[in-house]
Amino acid sequence: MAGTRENIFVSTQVRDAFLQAMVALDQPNSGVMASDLANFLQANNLPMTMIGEEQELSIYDIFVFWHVLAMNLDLSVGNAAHGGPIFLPWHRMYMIRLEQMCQQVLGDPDFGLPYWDWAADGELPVQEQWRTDLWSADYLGEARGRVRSGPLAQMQVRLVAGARRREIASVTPRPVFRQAGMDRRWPDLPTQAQVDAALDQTEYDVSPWGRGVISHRNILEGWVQGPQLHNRVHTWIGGDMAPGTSPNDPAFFLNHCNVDRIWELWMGQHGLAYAPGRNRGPQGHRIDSTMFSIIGQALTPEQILDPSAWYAYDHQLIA
Ligand SMILES: [Cu+2]
Repeated sequence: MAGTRENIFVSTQVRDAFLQAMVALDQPNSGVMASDLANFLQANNLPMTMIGEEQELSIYDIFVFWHVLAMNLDLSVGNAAHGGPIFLPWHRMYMIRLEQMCQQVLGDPDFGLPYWDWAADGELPVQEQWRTDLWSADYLGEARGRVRSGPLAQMQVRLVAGARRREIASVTPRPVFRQAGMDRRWPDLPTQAQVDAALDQTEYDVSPWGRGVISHRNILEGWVQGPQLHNRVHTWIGGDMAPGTSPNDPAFFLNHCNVDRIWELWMGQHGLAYAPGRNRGPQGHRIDSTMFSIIGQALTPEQILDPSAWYAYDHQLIA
């Protein structure tokens, strides 16, 4: 029931289980067809359309669909998963559901997702940052180009952003694609000093709650002089990690596990604090707002501020 989330470089066992689970969850045997998702969007009057090929999807694809859909549900501040206070709790709920799927497919109720402490790599010289072990066949495979080596070479991308706004396209399955460190605008990863600046913030979030404020959430999400921190990791890896369908690359989960770990570190220092509270602030971002879910029970931020029923980070156990 409660997994331990460890640094991917510490345990080869957790690493291999993670990679195995990603490939297993990506088998197109969910019983859900692309047309089922198209019908789901229509029936629920959701502001997205689905185009492209009919095919059976994987559970993994449904997670990709869930993320891009949440991103297209606009709120008065940001959307149902980004650009406001809900960013951290929404991704926590999302990761819990993926972790539970991994536990099922691995037959291991104690499995915890690994995290990638990207700020450690951000301390390396720029030209070494995309050449670490993470981007080898034992870990995630190629940092640049198509993923051709290692277990993740078996992953197939089936859902991508369409050519039009608010469009998802079902495409002929293809490998995951990356362009780590290739864009001159963001050649390097975040640093520990940036993580420390996010941890030093005394407020979880502040009015007007969006992308312009100075708060723990907004610095960690990466909008302050962005893209930094979480956003920087997405843009730095590039390729499939850049658009709303970014969970197509399992690196997404290593990034978000680390983001969630930093939030846990922050709560360890500042308490189980969240803002805005009840009946305050923008709809969809309040402590008692029900978060958008298509897999598992929809939770509120309040219900997951303490994640100990689901998992703990390795350093919490050591401390
Ligand atoms: Cu996201």
